[in-house]
Amino acid sequence: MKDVRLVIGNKNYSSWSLCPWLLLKMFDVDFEEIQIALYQDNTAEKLGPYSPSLKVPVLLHREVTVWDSLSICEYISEELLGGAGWPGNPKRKSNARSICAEMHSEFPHLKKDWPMNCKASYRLLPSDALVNEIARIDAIWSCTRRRFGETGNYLFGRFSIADCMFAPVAVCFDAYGAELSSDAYTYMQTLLDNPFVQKWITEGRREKEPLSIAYASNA
Ligand SMILES: N[C@@H](CCC(=O)N[C@@H](CS)C(=O)NCC(=O)O)C(=O)O
Repeated sequence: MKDVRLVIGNKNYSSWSLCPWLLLKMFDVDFEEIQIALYQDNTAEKLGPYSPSLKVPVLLHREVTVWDSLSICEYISEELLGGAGWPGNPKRKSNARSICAEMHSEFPHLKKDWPMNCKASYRLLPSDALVNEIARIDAIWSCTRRRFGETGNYLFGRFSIADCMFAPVAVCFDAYGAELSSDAYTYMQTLLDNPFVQKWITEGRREKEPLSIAYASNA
């Protein structure tokens, strides 16, 4: 058994699982992936031994259990990456933390109306409320890239937790045809071209499990 294990859901649907998975992959951490199909009759039974919240993702590191995507990313950065998951400079780091927290706690219409589905590829007209959320994300991406992105193609130049938290958004924006400014579009494309995001999408598209319980709004 490996020291680091990550419990994830279906790659096709589980947006929050993608965040820490991508961080581990990008920083070349050796880990075991434990996949549990969501919304099946036996899902709670299978998640029970791992997940206090009965949700994914969950990180198991020796005797430590961490759940909830953002707190898992924080833990990985602190315990496994010597802090390298965040930008080093305090101003950049606080900005990165703020946009991650905003992504994690806000955007209810995006999470409900445009759930991640790697197999989806059709235009889904956004409500006015969703248009406003897309505009806010566009502003976050464009401003962050302009202010802090000079040393590379990611939000803070080099790859960070901020890119992990927005990777599922890129998959949704691409799937449903979000209208973006050119700077935001370029950044979305950077995320979609990331080889590990590509791998996740490819594996998600191969999955066969249908959602047997009404699709939860925050999958
Ligand atoms: N705030 C949590 C949300 C986790 C979450 O909602 N996970 C979904 C899959 S992406 C899940 O496990 N759903 C199962 C359920 O709701 O029964 C996080 O960031 O990890």
